[in-house]
Amino acid sequence: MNAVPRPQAIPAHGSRLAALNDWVAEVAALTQPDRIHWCDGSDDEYADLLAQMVADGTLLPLNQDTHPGSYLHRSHPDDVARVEHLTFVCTRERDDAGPNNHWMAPREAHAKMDALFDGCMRGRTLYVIPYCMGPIDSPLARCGVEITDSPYVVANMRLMTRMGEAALARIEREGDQGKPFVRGLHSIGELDPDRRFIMHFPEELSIKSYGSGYGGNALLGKKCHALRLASWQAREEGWLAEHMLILGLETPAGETHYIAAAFPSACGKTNLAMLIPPEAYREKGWKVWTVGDDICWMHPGKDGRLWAINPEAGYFGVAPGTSAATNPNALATIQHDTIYTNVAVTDDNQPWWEGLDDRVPALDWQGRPYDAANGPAAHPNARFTVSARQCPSWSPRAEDPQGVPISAIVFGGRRATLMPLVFEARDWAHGVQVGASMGSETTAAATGQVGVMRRDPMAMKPFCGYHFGDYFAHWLSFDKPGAKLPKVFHVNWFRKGDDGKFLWPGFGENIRVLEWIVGRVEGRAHGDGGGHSVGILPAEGAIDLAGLPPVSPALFRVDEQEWQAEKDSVADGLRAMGYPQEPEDG
Ligand code: OXD
Ligand code: MN
Repeated sequence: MNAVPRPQAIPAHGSRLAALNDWVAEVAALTQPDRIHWCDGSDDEYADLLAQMVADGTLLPLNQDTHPGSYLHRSHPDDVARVEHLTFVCTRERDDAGPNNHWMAPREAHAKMDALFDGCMRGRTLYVIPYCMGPIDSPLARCGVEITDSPYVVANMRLMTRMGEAALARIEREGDQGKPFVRGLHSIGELDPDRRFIMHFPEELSIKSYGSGYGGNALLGKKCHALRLASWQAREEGWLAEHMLILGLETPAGETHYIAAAFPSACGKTNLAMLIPPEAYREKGWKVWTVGDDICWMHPGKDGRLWAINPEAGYFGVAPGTSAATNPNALATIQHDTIYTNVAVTDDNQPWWEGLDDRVPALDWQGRPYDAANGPAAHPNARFTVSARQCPSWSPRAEDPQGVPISAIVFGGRRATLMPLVFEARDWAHGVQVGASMGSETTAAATGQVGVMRRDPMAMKPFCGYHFGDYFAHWLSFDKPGAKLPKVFHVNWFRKGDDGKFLWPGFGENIRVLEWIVGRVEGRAHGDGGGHSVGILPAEGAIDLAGLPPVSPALFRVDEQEWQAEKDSVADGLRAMGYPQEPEDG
């Protein structure tokens, strides 16, 4: 094959780390940008990026009186969600990626991606984004560098990660000690769904993403690094990288328990993480502190407990449904300095979405005059990106380099039938089984049909970077002498009655379930003693329902026959995902 002559690579001397400079030069030689910009993470840099995006129409200023520092981005209408069918884990051995992932051989994947990246940044700026996932001085944090040609991605990465000079300094320090950084290469390409792939190379700690500007596909620190690659690293190193919120629940006795909870995308993690208890609970002294709303890295500590950090620094939350009733803390958080994507706007240019209030929007998410015949005004997966520090319930422990000790792990899905409001697993192994059995109805966070029940073990179906069989075995391996593991629970806020209405009010009232959970952790609250195959259900009266409209007792029980059918469905689902593995022939 003839070598294609290339113009000289633009010199890139942004770091004293040769490995980083060399990689940037190599990428520049392939992608042919007009300019290279090393991001320092400063306020001035952010302001310049915003101004540049306003000038070229990538961002539209929102009403600066009501939402200072806030902007709207309207994405390409075909680029609105994660694309699970175009997301690959590329390991040398197909079996290491498992039947839960799409797989491509690394050599083939690199060739395919490099052909797409060839010359794709002509006329554009190549941005180098050094970032740190986790508090900058935390031994549990990990660093990466994303190269992108999208200023929208740079601005979002600044809100979602610790990005810039401090991260670069850590990467250089660690580089001196031979510690690698995650290399993520991204281009929006032509935003053509037929030229779009998100490839992960866990054995090389690298990511290549082409053809999408959407958060989960393009902000590579988030799903690609902090879940798919980190889950791989976590298995090798003995920790867990999970799709979980982290909250601190302060009790009237003044003790704060930290709870990690895994729900699939767009199933209420942000709402639970920012819960404001109803007045009667607030008066007694209950309070929720937000550590994280999407990702949790848990490491076994010297004391046997699991210690967790939120690797992210911001929220990339679903706007529709967010309101003063469902999540007042989120609403307060996004009143200023927020990037909105694919929301509608009112006639005075305020961001608007279904469920916010009863105003009628002027323009829909595509900028068309609002017409109900065109569907929802905001895209159902419209998002806000905002710094976590703006959240009124932001935990003072969110920046703790040691993380927070986890008292309880909660699994949950969106289940209209069967699943009770809450139950407790009998022990760790049962808890792992409960997580592995999770099912949930699909949402708009990924492209594809919405509302279809699918198995989503630990809410990690789209995010586990390796074989689910190995993943469950890794979870089980934490149960060893000296371990003081969290208790494990399962919740369901979404059960419906025969009339199709939700049986549980949800949102702030979920504190009643959290109260039972920490009561169980402290050995105070009563369970029903088992006696059925589900687990431990709350004893009658153990969940405080005072002041609520009557709640159906069905919500606290499980029909044994239906439960047997569920178990068969779980077994089918797990087999389809390759677990347990078939014994080898012979
Ligand atoms: C997210 C998701 O954006 O899970 O957090 O899709
Ligand atoms: Mn998520």
